[in-house]
Amino acid sequence: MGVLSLVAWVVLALGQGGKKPEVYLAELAGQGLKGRAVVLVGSQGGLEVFVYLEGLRPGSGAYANHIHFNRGGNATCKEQNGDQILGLTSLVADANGRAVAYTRLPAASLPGGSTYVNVHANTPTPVGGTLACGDLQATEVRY
Ligand SMILES: [Cu+2]
Repeated sequence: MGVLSLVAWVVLALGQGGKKPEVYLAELAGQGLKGRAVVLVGSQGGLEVFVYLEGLRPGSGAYANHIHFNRGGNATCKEQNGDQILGLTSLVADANGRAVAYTRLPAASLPGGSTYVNVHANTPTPVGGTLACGDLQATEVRY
């Protein structure tokens, strides 16, 4: 998957500054879909977010997706209780039902506590119910 080599490159690039970037991963699943999200916290602040999803209906349009969190710091996919969001670039299903999106959020920080990446249905409203979700987990990176 090209996404992973791109992520490896970005991790290396961010590492050039000396301070290790923090990395968070989420395995996305739901409604016959699967995928992955990677969130990099840059040493200068800001976030870079990669989301990959497969199993969408081919050519079925754009899907809103967000990092969800809440004030209590206990947002999870299971509870769907992340009432606040960081908006991400929409995922657009290709002819094979795959989508990948990259979002750079220069001024954002990952909220404390547990957070998750949620991909929303695009019907009946542009930002519908949950199609796929994954809880973000901190991951140690060695390079
Ligand atoms: Cu959302």
